[in-house]
Parts: sequence; structure tokens; C-alpha cells
Amino acid sequence: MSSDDRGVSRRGFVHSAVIGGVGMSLPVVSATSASQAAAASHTSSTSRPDFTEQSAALSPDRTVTTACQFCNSNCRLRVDLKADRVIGVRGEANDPVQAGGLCVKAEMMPELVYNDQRLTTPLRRVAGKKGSPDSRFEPVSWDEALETIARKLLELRDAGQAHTIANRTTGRMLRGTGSLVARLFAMLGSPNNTDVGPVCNDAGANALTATFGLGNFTNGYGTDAATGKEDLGSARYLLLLGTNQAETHPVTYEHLLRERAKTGAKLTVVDPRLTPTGAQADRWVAPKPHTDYALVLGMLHHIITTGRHDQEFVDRWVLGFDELRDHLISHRYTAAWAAKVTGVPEKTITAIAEEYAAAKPAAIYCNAGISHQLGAFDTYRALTFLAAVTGNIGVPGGGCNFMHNTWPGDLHLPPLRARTSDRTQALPVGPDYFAESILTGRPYRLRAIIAQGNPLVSSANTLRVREAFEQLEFFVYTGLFMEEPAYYADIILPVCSGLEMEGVYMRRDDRAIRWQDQVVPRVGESRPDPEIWIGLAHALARLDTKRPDSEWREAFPEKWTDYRNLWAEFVKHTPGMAGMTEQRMRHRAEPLQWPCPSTDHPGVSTLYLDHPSWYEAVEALDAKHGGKRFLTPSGKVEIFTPELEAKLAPTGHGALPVFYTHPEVTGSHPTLRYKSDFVVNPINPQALTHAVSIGPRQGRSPHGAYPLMGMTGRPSVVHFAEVTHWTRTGKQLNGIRLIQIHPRTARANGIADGDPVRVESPRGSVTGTALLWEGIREDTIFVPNTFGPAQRVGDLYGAPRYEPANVLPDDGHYDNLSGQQAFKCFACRVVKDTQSSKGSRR
Ligand SMILES: Nc1nc2c(c(=O)[nH]1)N[C@H]1C(S)=C(S)[C@@H](COP(=O)(O)OP(=O)(O)OC[C@H]3O[C@@H](n4cnc5c(=O)[nH]c(N)nc54)[C@H](O)[C@@H]3O)O[C@H]1N2
Ligand SMILES: Nc1nc2c(c(=O)[nH]1)N[C@H]1C(S)=C(S)[C@@H](COP(=O)(O)OP(=O)(O)OC[C@H]3O[C@@H](n4cnc5c(=O)[nH]c(N)nc54)[C@H](O)[C@@H]3O)O[C@H]1N2
Ligand code: SF4
Ligand SMILES: [Mo]
Repeated sequence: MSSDDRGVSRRGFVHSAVIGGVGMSLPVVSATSASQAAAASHTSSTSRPDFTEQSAALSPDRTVTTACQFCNSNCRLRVDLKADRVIGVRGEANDPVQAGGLCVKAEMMPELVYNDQRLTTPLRRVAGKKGSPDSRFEPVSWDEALETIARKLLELRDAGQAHTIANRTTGRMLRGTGSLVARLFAMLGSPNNTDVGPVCNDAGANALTATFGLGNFTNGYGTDAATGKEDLGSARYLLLLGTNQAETHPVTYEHLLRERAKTGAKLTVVDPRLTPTGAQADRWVAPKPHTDYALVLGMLHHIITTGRHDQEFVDRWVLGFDELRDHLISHRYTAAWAAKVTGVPEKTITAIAEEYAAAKPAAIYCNAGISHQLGAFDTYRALTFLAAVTGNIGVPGGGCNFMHNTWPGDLHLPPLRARTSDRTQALPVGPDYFAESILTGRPYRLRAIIAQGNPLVSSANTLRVREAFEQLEFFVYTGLFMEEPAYYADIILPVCSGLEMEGVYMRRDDRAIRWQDQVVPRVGESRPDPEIWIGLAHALARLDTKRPDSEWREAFPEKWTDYRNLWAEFVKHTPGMAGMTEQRMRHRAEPLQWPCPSTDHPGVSTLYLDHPSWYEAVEALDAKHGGKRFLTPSGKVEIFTPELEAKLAPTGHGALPVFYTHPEVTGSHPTLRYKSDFVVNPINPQALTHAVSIGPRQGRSPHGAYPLMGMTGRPSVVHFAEVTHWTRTGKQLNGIRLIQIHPRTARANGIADGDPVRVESPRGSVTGTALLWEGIREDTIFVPNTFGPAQRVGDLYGAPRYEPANVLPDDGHYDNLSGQQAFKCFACRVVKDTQSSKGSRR
């Protein structure tokens, strides 16, 4: 190991994370230039001596390469061990995108291993009301735990209630777990193996599929090996909406900034608040929350009516351009109209539109700030039209880079030979319908849920979710710690953290994945998820009286508990991944991108690129698409087709987007009304959904009593989901929930910086500490999510136990197509908290 690669990785980002914190006192809109930032990070990384060299205590015996389990920058980790204990975590210097980088969270990977809060054995409830902090559990063997679950699942199946069994995934799992769950649910006869996608960023995938054919992030980081050209780094314009990459994808964002320092690309960041991402931008644009949809329609109108679109690309590749132009004109979605809705000056809207249309190539990036809106699908569709009409799709440095729509999703196992029966229609898309189902019995009542992840913190309207889980007949929680849902569980199953597992875990946004080696032994009796599901299938084999046990065992061979064997099946049976073998990935410093149809194919960076390597991949994905550039029915970019219109119409939507927003956005805007009947969801045909109509808000505006709008989002670069709240470093660096309020708004409410405050919405209230921040709209406050009342590690640092931010948003308003929850807007008020806050222990 060279001292250089040690230096780059261990210092770089922890260092800049600290600078980020201090930056709060800097003038709000001053953007550090990327070149300054790059220069600063270089000096800090290479010019200092490395005093770990020749340190007897800190010279590793061996180093294992693995990957970080947190964000989608998907850093490769070199983990140093001494006497089989982790003594250091370094970044991969030989990956040009990662460039040795890591963020502060890499150091928390070993803290998940060496952690006295870890669950170490399966547990069974022995006393206490569900949800009560006094719930008591006792250790049981794996066999007993899995047989208890199997018995309950078979009892429900035998009573004709298989459809009332549901599973809810999280993004944090070994890849392929979902395929095992799907197989087990098919054999049981339940359609409700739901994915976390609808609460994360599925709307982006759904929109991409409708317009271009594939539901994935369209471009890639680094050099495209097929063309030898830089992909996203070659963008001349970067338009970021609702993504705070500096804190949520720091290492890939740093790569973009490095490349931008070379190209001089202009960066526009659209976010109602100034973040470290916006701090790097040429222009920060702060629309009213939940109105990006209008902003994009206004941009489209301006580009098309002033002839700034790419007529040649449109003529050759786009269906429905004329219909779109007529639609924008007839609805008068002008930049002036958009300015009124968003609060962004008209000349700013026209300027961004002109810059985006003129720069070639121009790349769009979006993440949860767009996905967590009521109109997520339609907003994303409008964004795909921006790229389509300007010819920014299928080109390096362009595209619609809708984050977290990465790969793999659907990994295929060999065909299931066991009998399966027709399944009832699944609940309306999205796990966040669980509470509604349990509490109202509509369309039917769920009776048993198995969960990965944390619905008691991450699902909207927590108070309602609690009520539902108190009533739920049978609940299995799988996780690392005694988190909030554990207190509602009948059975608790301990899972491994990232360093304890071999395989493919996280993935980079651009469809790139890495192989990770196991670094340390498993903690206690914890198991990786695939092993849990194979074990459950074998428990079902032992107890099922209606199906020969051989059917369960053949469907879930024991040898799949070795992840390498499971991966080999995926490689063999999943279209477009024949080149992604364990042997090939294991030795790469860089991750490998899907699709990748053979071991000598470099993997695809730019989707839809008019290039032989793309057409080769298309052939492997689906021979019937052979020769097509876009994977839509027509082979072209589809803005409007009569078929698409007919498909979406029963849900109340159309191919051409009509503006609406959340009823709790201030002002008077069209919004959604939900019909009580169910229709089949056309973009998710195995599930039902409610149809909607678009019209004025019904009932009174909530803003008399709740004059502000609240947004939620990640607290800082320090925390990843709930997991890092269970590490000492996490709670030490960011144990307090800081509520961002504009100084004028704070003053008007008698609030000073650092005051304890309470944020109240029509649903509930949360506490926190006021952070007066000029970089936020005066009508908007920001409430960090992922805090929860069970996070006892904070007690060590006097950090309060907090109610989850999700007591604030409404679960009754969601995108009826994608299932996305509107986490990013709720009517609220903020008051000084006169009583000190203590969260309950759930
Ligand atoms: N208000 C608000 N709510 C939100 C969001 C928001 O921005 N605002 N964001 C939404 C988004 S984008 C997402 S993705 C969801 C996340 O929602 P979830 O996936 O439900 O929540 P996490 O906090 O990521 O899940 C953490 C849990 O995963 C467990 N865990 C960690 N690793 C593993 C593993 O390998 N296997 C298993 N079985 N468990 C594991 C941990 O023990 C912990 O219980 O939250 C959503 N909720
Ligand atoms: N450190 C860290 N990194 C993470 C995660 C984490 O928990 N912690 N989670 C991972 C996961 S699962 C996900 S999905 C991603 C999420 O990554 P991001 O999307 O970057 O994260 P968020 O903070 O949820 O939201 C991004 C921004 O949206 C803004 N926003 C809110 N409302 C609006 C709006 O109406 N319009 C616009 N334009 N912006 C709005 C917020 O102010 C916020 O700055 O991050 C991943 N990476
Ligand atoms: S959290 Fe993300 S940026 Fe930080 S080390 Fe892990 S993968 Fe890299
Ligand atoms: Mo997410």
C-alpha cells in the first residue's frame, strides 16, 4: 500500500465534512469554486507525512477489499486488520471516480460491528402490549424462530388468507433478497411482496420507462469504456433538482465537481433551501416546495415556443412533440405562469431554460426532493421531455439521471417448477398502504407482515402507523438493533452488517455494482437476509402438509446460502448480465455497469447511445427489441402516443401532464382528489390503486392555523437512514435535530437561534433545536428525518430522543401511480418549546 492512497482516503472527507459545519456562519450565497475546493482537497491529501507508516500498532496484518454499505456513491473500501480486528478503513485510489475518496460514514462501518447495541440472537415476544417500551423478549434458536413464522404463514394460507401476508423491503440488503422473497410469496400465494422503491425513488423509474423504455439512471460516471469518452463528467450544464448530493452522495458529487473544474460546466441547483450542494453552484434557485412541476412546464413552454428545441432530434426520434407543444400553449404553462406558482422570477426560469437548451450536452439530476412530491411521476415525465426535446438523451454527458433508479432490481432465479396459484391483486402500490389496509380493512386487511427497514420511522403519518402495528396480528422485524419496529414484533431476527457479508450490497446510481468480500466474522448469530429466506423456506418444507417438502427444498437449494452460488444463478438467468460474474467483479478497482451481456463487454455507461455496444446490450436484454435504440413499444422517445394516453387515463392521469400539487402548499392550486373505487395500476399491473381527478382543493385551507410549509430530508452527511444513529460517532457528531428556519420567520415567531422548538402539523408534532438559516425560503422550514425515539445511543451524549419527522406529513396524499409519499410538504407552524422534550421509548 502506498502512503498516498492511505493519505487521500483517511483524511479527505472527514475533514471537509467538518468544514461544512463551520460554513454555517458564512454568507449564504457565496459559492466556493470547484477548482478551489479541488485544490484544497489535494493539498490536504498529499503534502502531509503519514504517521501511521511504520507504526507497530497500526501496520495492518492484512487488508480486505469490500464496499461501503451506506450511500449510492458505493465506495470501495480497503479495510485494514490487525489481530483480526479492524484498525482502518481506506478508499480505493485506483478507481478514477472514487479517487481514494470516502466520507465520514466509512469510519462508522466498523462501528456497526463493534457495537454493544447489536441484536445477536433471534428473539420471541414473551410479555407486554405491542408497541410498548416494556415489551419483553427472550432468545430462541433460529429453528424455533423460523418455524414460528412458518407456522403462522401456513395457518393463514390454509385459511384462504395468503394474500393478507406482506413483506416490506429496505434498500439496505444483499442484492437478490427480493427475488427470494418473491419466490417464497409466489409459492405461498400472496401478491404483497412490496419493495421500498415506492417510498424511495420509483416515480423516476416509472417515468423513464414510459418515455425511454428502461427505468434506470441514464448515464454514467467516469470514462465510458465502449467509446473511451468521459460520460457525465463531460456535461456542459448540470441541472440538479431536489438532490443534496454533497451530503447524500458525497464521493460521486466530488467527482462531478472535479470534472466540472476542467470543463467549466455551469451548475444550477434547485432546492427551497441552500445546501452544501447548492453552495458549489453558479445559481441556486429556491422554488416554493412541491412546485418544481410548474417550473419544468414553464421551461418547456419557453424552450418550445421560442424554437430552442432540437428539431432534428425531435423529427428523427420523438413521438408526440406537436401534442406537447399544443398542450403547453393551450394550458398557458408560460414562464410567467410558472413564476407565479413557484415564486421564482420569470427571468430566472427563462434563463435556466435557455442555458439548458443551449448547452450541449446538458445533464439533469434529481432525487428525493422530486420523488417525495405528490406529482412525482408527472414531474419526472415533464423532466424527461426537457431532455427529449433538446436531444439530451442517449448522449454522453446528458440524460435524466434520476438517482436511486440504479440496478439490480429484478434478478432472475431459474424458473420455479413448483405449483403456484392465481394471486389476489396486491394492495395499492407502496408499503405505505399497510396502515390503511390494517386500520380500514380496504381493500382487505393485512394480518402478517415481515419487514426489513423501519416503517415506524420511515413511513408517513407515524401516529397512524403505530396504531396499525399495534393492531397487526403477527409481525416479524429483521434488523441490526432494537429499533422502533422491534417493540411491535412477535419475532425479531438479527441481520449482519456490511463488513460481515460477502456479495453485492449497495450499488452506484449509474447501474454500477461491486463485489465485496467478508471482512470480519458475523456478530453473534446474525445472518444475511438471503440466508434468512432460504432458512424460512426450509422451515416451511418441514411444516407444510399440503406441499411435498421436496418442492420447497428444490425451489430454495441449500447451496444458495453461499452467496457466490446464488449470484451465479442470477448471472445465468437475468437478461443483460452474463458478463457480471463474481470472478470478473472481484478483481476490479472500478465497479461494473449493467447492462453487460458478456464477459468481454465493458458494460453500458450511456443508455440509448447510438453505438454497437448499446445495440449488443439491447439484443441481450430482449431479442424482440433487437436493433431498437429506445426500448419503448415504438422504439422512439414517447412523449405522447394514443396507447400511453389510454393506459394512464383510467387512473386520472394522461400522457401530457396537467399541473397540480399538494393541498398543503400555500396559495390556491389544483390538487388531487381520490376516488374510493380501485382500478388496476397501469404502471404496476399486479397492484390496485385509487383513481384521481384533478381539481381545486376541497374544504378549507389549513394555512390559517398552519401558515408555513415543512420539508423533510437527510439531516447531514453524518447520518445514513436510521442505521448511523446507532453508532457513537453518528450521535456524537449529529445527535441534535436542527430545524432550519429563516431568521425573519423565526423572529416573527419569537424564536432565537438555538431555542428548543416544536413543529406542529395537522397530524402531530416534533421537537428540535432552532437553526436560523438565511438559506431557506421564509415560508418554509426544514425538519431532518431519520431521528427516532428508540435511538438510545444518543443518551450517551445527552441527545434527546425524538419523535420521527413522519408524524408531520399526511399519508392520505400520495402519487397514485408510483405510490410515492409526499414526505416533502406539509402545512405547519413552529413554536418555542416551553417544556423540555422527551420522546417515548418506542
Ligand atoms: N419524512 C421522510 N420520510 C422518508 C424519507 C424522507 O426523505 N423523508 N425518505 C424515504 C426514503 S428515500 C427511504 S429509502 C426510506 C428508508 O426507509 P427504510 O428502509 O424503512 O429505513 P432505513 O432507516 O433505511 O432502514 C433501517 C433499517 O434497516 C436495518 N438494516 C440495515 N441493514 C440491513 C440489512 O442488510 N438487512 C436487513 N434486513 N435490515 C437491515 C436497520 O437495522 C434498520 O432497521 O425512508 C423514506 N422515508
Ligand atoms: N448521508 C446520507 N446519504 C444518503 C441517505 C441518508 O439517509 N443519509 N439516504 C440515501 C437514500 S435512501 C436516498 S433516497 C438519497 C436521498 O438523497 P437526497 O434526495 O439528496 O436527500 P433529501 O435530503 O431527502 O432531499 C434532497 C433535497 O430535496 C430538497 N427538497 C425538499 N422539497 C423539495 C421540493 O419541493 N423541490 C426541490 N427541488 N427540492 C426539495 C431538500 O431541501 C433536500 O435538500 O440519499 C441517499 N444517501
Ligand atoms: S457513505 Fe457513501 S460517500 Fe460515504 S464512504 Fe460510504 S459510499 Fe462513500
Ligand atoms: Mo431512498
